Amino acid sequence: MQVPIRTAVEQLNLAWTGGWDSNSQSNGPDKAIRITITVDTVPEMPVAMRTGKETHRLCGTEPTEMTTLSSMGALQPTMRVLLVYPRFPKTFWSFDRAVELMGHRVLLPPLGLITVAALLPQDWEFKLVDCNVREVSPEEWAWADLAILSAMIVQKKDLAHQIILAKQHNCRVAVGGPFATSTPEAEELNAVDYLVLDEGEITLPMLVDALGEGATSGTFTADGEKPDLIDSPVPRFDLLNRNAYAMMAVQFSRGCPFECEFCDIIVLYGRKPRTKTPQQLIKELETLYELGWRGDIFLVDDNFIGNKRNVKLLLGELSLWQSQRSYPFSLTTEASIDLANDEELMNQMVDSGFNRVFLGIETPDTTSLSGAGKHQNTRTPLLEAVDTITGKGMLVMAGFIIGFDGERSGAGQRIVDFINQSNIPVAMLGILQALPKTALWHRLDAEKRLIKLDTNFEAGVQTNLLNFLPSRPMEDIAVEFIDAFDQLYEPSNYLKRIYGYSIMLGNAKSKRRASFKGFLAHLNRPAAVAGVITLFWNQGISRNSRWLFWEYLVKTIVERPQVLDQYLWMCVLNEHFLEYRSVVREEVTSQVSWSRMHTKELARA
Ligand code: B12
Ligand code: SF4
Repeated sequence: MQVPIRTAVEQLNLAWTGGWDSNSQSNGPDKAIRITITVDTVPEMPVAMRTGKETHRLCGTEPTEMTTLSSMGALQPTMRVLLVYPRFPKTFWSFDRAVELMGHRVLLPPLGLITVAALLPQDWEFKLVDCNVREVSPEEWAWADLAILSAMIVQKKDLAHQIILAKQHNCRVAVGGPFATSTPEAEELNAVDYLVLDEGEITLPMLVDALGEGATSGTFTADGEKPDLIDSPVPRFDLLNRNAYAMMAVQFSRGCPFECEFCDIIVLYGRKPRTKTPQQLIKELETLYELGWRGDIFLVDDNFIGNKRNVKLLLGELSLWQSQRSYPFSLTTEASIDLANDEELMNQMVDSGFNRVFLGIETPDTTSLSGAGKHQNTRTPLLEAVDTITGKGMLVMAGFIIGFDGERSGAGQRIVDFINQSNIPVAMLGILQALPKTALWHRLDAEKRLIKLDTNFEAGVQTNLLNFLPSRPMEDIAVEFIDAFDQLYEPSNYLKRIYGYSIMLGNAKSKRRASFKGFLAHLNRPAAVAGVITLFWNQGISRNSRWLFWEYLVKTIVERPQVLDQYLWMCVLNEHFLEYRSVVREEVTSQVSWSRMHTKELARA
């Protein structure tokens, strides 16, 4: 007998508690149903997992029960997966204010989770909630069979909270991603049912098998194996509320060939950069294009130029793809400073539509760079490298760190001087923190210098002091950090720097330049228009630096109109930096008092 499952359910007059969910990928009952059906074929079976083994639905408000089909062996009912991305704390990196002014909610989407969704059986149902955009509703928890969460270390507090919520709704929980992988023993993960570590390409099939076998818990690891990315599918960009994000994210490679002591990239993803094929990445861009995305895309590679040969192959195809479509995407990425030594690579990047690149400069102090194993930065003259990349037409953003071992006093001021000299507009200054399992972490652990006293010291949050005993007084580092941050983002200094930088950037001979048209195209939403009005109000009217704002704006329009959109983008970012400047002062100062109070324990730690 051929019976659509829905009809079968209705005819059998079984308890039907929910109705059909219009938001989901395919229809399905809202709650677990007690049902045993035996039919030959089920043309409208919503989603079925055909493992041939008896398993049960994993959660829901009802107890579990079996569904079987005589012709297929045992069958699992619909596997409904709720992908949840926990909230970030408000930090320097969250760019809240700037993102809001651009008319969005969050900077970047959770690429890891949409990759996970693409790796799971595609006849399962998925919903994704990024808690940075909105909360998970009780209905969504009740809908889900399995909650899958991914988090970085800075999200661990909200991760723990989301796990509790899932448990309250009797929902099984699988957690993976960088935080779980680097610290599987963390107490925030105690209640997790399935701890799925390492890269999902290897460990997700293990989870699927375990679910198929009815396992109710487990830990899955790749045992040091790294997957080949050529098998990685196109992430499920369709699951995202794309309007909420300022940028979309794609990834071409994982891993980095260098060996910086503080870096956990090489711990998590290895030192041999693995890449996708050019066709794979272009398919991802194609997908985003078809979904209607235009504008910024971040290639979130750890070091985009880690495998130069493969990157050049990609760029050959990417430049063609972009030019055939009149450059729908403006690309940003992260690269090591040796990019400046490869003219062909820079030209190819510019031709492919890269207009921003993030460099880990860290510090101009060569002894600190050598001490941290960042030798590549000592081989390339840093100022020259910034000028060379800027001269090609790519806006340089850079990361700086204070607190290295052996650092001489005045490091903060030397960083500020370097930034002012190079005119680098967006300079991310942070205090060194030892991330779990890095070479730095192991060394400090052996030297008994890690501070494990209080959650006040959370790795990854910008306003936290070092999570280890530094080689010079903690307080000196804190004071230099506050002072450097203050100077860098003082409104007049910042305006001077970004104007100076725009002049340099505008000198680039590149064929591809961002333009004012790009900026206007961005104003297609009321929220973005409101953001621009706020920007002009804050910087052009209410702030003391208003005359400088107008002077440099007019000069940029007259002298370098081709970089006006980049100039305005940098102005928008300063709204975030300025807000954060006072947060830094307040929070770091309070931590200095904390560290003073705990000097003795710190010394014993
Ligand atoms: C883009 C990015 C950001 C973006 C945020 C993007 C976002 N919405 O998530 C920004 C720029 C805001 C950011 C900020 C920070 N970041 Co960040 N970031 C990255 C980066 C470069 C790419 C992330 C990404 O999309 N990867 C691509 C996807 C496909 O990889 P994935 O998420 O790892 O997912 C794979 C696996 O982990 C696994 N997986 C993931 N989740 C799950 C879940 C399950 C159940 C399973 C089975 C598998 C699984 O499968 C996926 C496919 O293999 C990574 C480095 C990296 N290579 O991942 C760092 C990284 C995640 N960031 C990191 C850190 C520390 C930070 C910061 C604290 C700053 C810093 N570097 O010091 C800030 C904090 C943010 C804040 N607001 O406070 C660390 C995390 C370390 C840790 N142990 O948690 C990383 C690893 C790198 C690093 N050392 O800087 N970051
Ligand atoms: S260059 Fe960057 S990604 Fe590579 S090891 Fe150093 S810090 Fe990590």
